[in-house]
Amino acid sequence: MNNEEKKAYNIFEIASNFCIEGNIETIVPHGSGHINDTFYLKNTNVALPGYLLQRINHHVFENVPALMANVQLVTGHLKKKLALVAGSNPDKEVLTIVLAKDGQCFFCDAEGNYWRMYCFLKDTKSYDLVLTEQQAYEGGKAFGKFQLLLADLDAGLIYETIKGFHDITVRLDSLNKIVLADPENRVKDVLPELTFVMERSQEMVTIINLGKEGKLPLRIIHNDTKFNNILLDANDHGQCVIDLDTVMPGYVAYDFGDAIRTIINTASEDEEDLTKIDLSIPLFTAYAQGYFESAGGFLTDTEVKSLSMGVLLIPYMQGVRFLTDYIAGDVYYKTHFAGHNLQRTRAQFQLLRKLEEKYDLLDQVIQNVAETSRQLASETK
Ligand code: ADP
Ligand code: GN1
Ligand code: MG
Repeated sequence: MNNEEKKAYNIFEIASNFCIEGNIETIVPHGSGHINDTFYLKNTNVALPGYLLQRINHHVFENVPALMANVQLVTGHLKKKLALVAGSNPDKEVLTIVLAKDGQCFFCDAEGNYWRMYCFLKDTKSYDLVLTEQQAYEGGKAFGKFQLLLADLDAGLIYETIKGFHDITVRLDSLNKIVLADPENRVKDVLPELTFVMERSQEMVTIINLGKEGKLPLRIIHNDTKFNNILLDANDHGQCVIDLDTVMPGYVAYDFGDAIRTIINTASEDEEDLTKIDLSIPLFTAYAQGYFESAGGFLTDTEVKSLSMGVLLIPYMQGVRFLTDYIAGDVYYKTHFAGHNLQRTRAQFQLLRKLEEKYDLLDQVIQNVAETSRQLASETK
């Protein structure tokens, strides 16, 4: 399902169903996401905005109208809150949905594909790999602020776009089921990876169990805090958090862990040469500093303690998800070559080995940053 529709869409025709200003001059495939298809639409009149058109993967997101209602709710809330903050610019700092001509926030074409459009935020960049401490720090600030601004939004209004999205017990169940079915006869190739998963399955339920015991609050979180889901401005300051499809209730450690997964790794998410995978502690520290600057004020002590567990959990869960998809026959993530999902799995598990080796240090950094943030807060009271 993931790679099925590598066909050319009539993007001009699709775009004509949205309320755009001016005319579209060129259309360029954009970004490196694994789920949706994204196109940048340049305006003939440079004074007018460009647009970002996305085909939403409706195999992954089964109820697109409900998903878009979430995006509308979340962006509306963020814009309202930012409008009250001096010096903020909600148009630049929050995604703006461009409505379809029938007034809906998506357009469904004759083949049943769902499309949405956002205003293109010009002079911004997103990074697959983080290069500087400033970028990492800005990322932490942006994702922390995102959680902070959504803290007073009623979670009951949010539709769960993918059930059990970050529930590790659900992910392990899916893996077990696909191992039993083994539809492509691939299980024989992944026995070391399956052993790796089993060896850690007990410890990885800690966060979800703390949540079930009522010790961790459910908050509205982003749930896909890959670093490339933040747009930085021309000066590398965090401008806008994007990719809002999975904004749902969850535990803050999930967002922290997912961001760190992409920030701390000196290599790509799917690095083939495992010897290139290493940790950058300065980038980790910078992200934690930025994050606590925004979120330090609302985190409970148990949440602070849970962050380092999230740093292990999310690469583990990501590896489990890539492995499940490999065994299933590559039906979920876009893949670019045979064995891509297995290569991704191995890279995530190698990253996890490195994180495990440095766990005590990483936890210490978080506790130090938390302490400094507490001291600063009490001094400014
Ligand atoms: P995916 O779900 O496929 O990851 P994203 O919504 O993250 O899709 O968009 C893919 C890429 O497009 C992003 O990494 C970013 O580079 C770019 N992008 C997304 N939204 C905008 C926007 N409103 N303005 C400018 N660039 C954007
Ligand atoms: C997918 O859409 P994208 O590429 O931002 C996935 C995330 C994974 C990520 C791994 C809806 O995100 O959960 O962490 O790939 N999104 C969904 O790179 O499954
Ligand atoms: Mg994305």
